[in-house]
Amino acid sequence: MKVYRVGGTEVVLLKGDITEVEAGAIVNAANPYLEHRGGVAAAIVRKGGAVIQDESREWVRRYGPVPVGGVAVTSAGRLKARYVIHAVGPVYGDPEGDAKLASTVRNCLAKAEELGLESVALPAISTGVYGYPPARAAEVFAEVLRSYGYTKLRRVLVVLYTDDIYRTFEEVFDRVLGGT
Ligand code: AR6
Repeated sequence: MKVYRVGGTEVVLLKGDITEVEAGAIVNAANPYLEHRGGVAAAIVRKGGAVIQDESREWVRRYGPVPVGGVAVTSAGRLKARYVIHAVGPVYGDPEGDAKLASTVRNCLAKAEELGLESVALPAISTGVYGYPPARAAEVFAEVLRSYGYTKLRRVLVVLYTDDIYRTFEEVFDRVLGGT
């Protein structure tokens, strides 16, 4: 675990499973149709319960697919969080990928603020099935987390599942957030 400070907000790097994390909301790395079949999405539904998939389908039925960079919110079933924020990152190779990933991360923070939460936990969106190189994703995450105008959020956890990705994020975060 490693803690960085951005004004009055803590940015925490954590190695582990995001479905175990206690936070106002956990973020899911979703696809636009909110069909949670693989990666962290499947783990969230497995642990939180079918209510998360059901509410996700209801969201898409009502509002349509979530655009890349966008978010949707459901309850969190049996998880320790109150909400799941479903965030759609870009697939690696998209020429606008970095800007879209930045927008995804910003929209997660904005949604958590809008929900009045003091804490939110994010996985390394786009670095699994969507193929983003972890170092590139870490740069985007670090820059957004450094420059965001936090209001209520006191704690942003970035939860990395593998040792490799944890180490990569730590290197980049030390450089970008180390002095803040
Ligand atoms: N806790 C934290 N991180 C995890 C966990 C976990 N339990 N499990 C995996 N990761 P991915 P994407 C990490 O593929 O690339 C799904 O099928 C994983 O090591 O979940 O945005 C969706 O339905 C990786 O670093 O998300 C979409 O179709 C990171 O989470 C698509 O994949 C993200 O990997 C989204 O792809």
